[in-house]
Amino acid sequence: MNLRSTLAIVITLVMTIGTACTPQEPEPTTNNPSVDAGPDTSDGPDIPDDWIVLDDGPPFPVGCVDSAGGEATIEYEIHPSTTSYMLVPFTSFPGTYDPRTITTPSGYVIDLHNENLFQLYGLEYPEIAWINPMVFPPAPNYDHQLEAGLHTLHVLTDDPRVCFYVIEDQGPSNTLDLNFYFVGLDALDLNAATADTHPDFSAILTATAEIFAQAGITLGEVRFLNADPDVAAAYSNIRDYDDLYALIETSEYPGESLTENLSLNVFLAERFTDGSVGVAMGIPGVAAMHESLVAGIGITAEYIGVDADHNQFTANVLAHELGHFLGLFHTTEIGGAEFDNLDDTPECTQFNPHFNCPDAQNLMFPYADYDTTELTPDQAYVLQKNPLIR
Ligand SMILES: [Ca+2]
Ligand SMILES: [Ca+2]
Ligand SMILES: [Zn+2]
Repeated sequence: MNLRSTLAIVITLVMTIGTACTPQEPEPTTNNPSVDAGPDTSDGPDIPDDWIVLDDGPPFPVGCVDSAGGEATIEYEIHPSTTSYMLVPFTSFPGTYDPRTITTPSGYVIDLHNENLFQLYGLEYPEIAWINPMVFPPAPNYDHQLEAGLHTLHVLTDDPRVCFYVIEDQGPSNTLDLNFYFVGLDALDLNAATADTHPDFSAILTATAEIFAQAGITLGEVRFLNADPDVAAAYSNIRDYDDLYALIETSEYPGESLTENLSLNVFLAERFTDGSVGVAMGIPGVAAMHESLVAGIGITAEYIGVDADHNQFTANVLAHELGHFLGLFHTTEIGGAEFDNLDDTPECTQFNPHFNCPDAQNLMFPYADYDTTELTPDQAYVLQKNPLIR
């Protein structure tokens, strides 16, 4: 069963970011009522005093800088106790930008078009090229790219401004919170009220937890929500990417604190009419920005309850797409010519037949099966560095 990972034909727009930015003059966040009245960021990112706040963005401060001459420079500060961080630059939709380099406090230059090129994966897809989250360090061999102090990101862009936020990871990194949206699953009697005691869904959650336990990660708060009936009627059969984006765009901020918003949205729908089983909106996907077409993953429910094997298969698909959203690439891409950047995951250079591949049981093998559950230590490292693993 072929899993489709992040691809993109986006039509709809969630946040009109170009008009959502507050006026260009930086305002001290302490003077901005939406900060004072809003979120608790005490456990969140270090916010520079001169950052401004989006009127219609995430419920935490977001910085914006003006571009000039097709370029923009973003400065951000990393705290000494930070163990990893996600940098989220974005432009208006459907704008684009091209991140070039990050200069670290020691003067080291991270060349995003060289050794870190895989972090620009999303820019290949014009419809999601307006937002490209990057986690540092992105893999074990990149530990040296984490430094404390003032960093400078240089980007090229035709947009008049680039906005950004940084989420610093300082926690134990052992908990994943999920927000499940049930989309028209009456035939399975699966909804927010029944999920807690639903035998098949419970088995799937248990199997998913077992997969992530290999990386020292447990499922923390798991929220159950029903898609709006109109939304469910329109999108429970996901016909194309337009449907999926429209569906994921209906995600909501689960709270005002950063902690609550560091949770990953899972849309469980009846099926993809093209036979796909799951799609993730980024490798990695964006953390903490809900109400956005890029804010989560979509999974088919069509195999739930068929039998125990199919419940396990559904768990494997769910964990695979969560893995993408948390930063994991396929161990081997279909065809056997492209591989992840991790040393301890096997590479399959003789892809046909693919069931002979040395990575055929890995969670991130491109074909899901009943036994594609394994995670390696390097994959655990990538997962833990993501701020969505708290
Ligand atoms: Ca590898
Ligand atoms: Ca983490
Ligand atoms: Zn995949």
